[in-house]
Amino acid sequence: MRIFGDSISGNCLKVKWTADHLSLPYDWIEIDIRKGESRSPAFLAMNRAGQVPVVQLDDGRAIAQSNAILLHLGRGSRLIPADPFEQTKMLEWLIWEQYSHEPYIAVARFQVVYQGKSVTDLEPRLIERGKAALGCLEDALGDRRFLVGDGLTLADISLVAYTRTAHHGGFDLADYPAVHRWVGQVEQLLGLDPAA
Ligand SMILES: N[C@@H](CCC(=O)N[C@@H](CS)C(=O)NCC(=O)O)C(=O)O
Repeated sequence: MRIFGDSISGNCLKVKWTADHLSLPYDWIEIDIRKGESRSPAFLAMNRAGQVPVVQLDDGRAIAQSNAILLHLGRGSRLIPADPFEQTKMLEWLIWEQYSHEPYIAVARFQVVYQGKSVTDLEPRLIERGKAALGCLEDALGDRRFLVGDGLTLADISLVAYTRTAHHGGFDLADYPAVHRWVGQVEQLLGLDPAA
């Protein structure tokens, strides 16, 4: 399997961490999105949306959309709860991540770190919605160790990807103690150095 990803992207890193956690063998192909490498004709043939991550299976077929890839990699593993209700709750988080979390937390980080904007110049909507997303996570986590059930699932891996670097976009995780604690626990389980 080949993972096409940009190491600056949480959407790509969540795929890498899942493969690593499950000891799945892969080749990592670095794609520099800031140089437009995800828009080449060869890349568009794999994903017409021109975005990373993409996973190309050994038989040549390709899968895009980070959380769809996670589901593919996690099939049959402990990262997907066996209980059907818990499995659906996990899916609920994966969908929420893409619609209500990533578009604010990841975009704020991208604009600050890679486009040189100052936090004070970010669109207020990004900050408001980002804080709402972190508040929602804080509420859900309470004193729980994981988002779903009592073990690490794809929901934790997906959501930790951009939550752990939320401070790059000006969000202070000290305001969300349960989230802060959970990030540390998930980083430890995935063998990640705490985000700088
Ligand atoms: N919903 C997609 C989002 C993918 C995405 O936004 N990829 C960004 C990097 S995080 C990208 O490839 N940007 C380059 C571009 O759009 O040209 C997913 O979860 O995979």
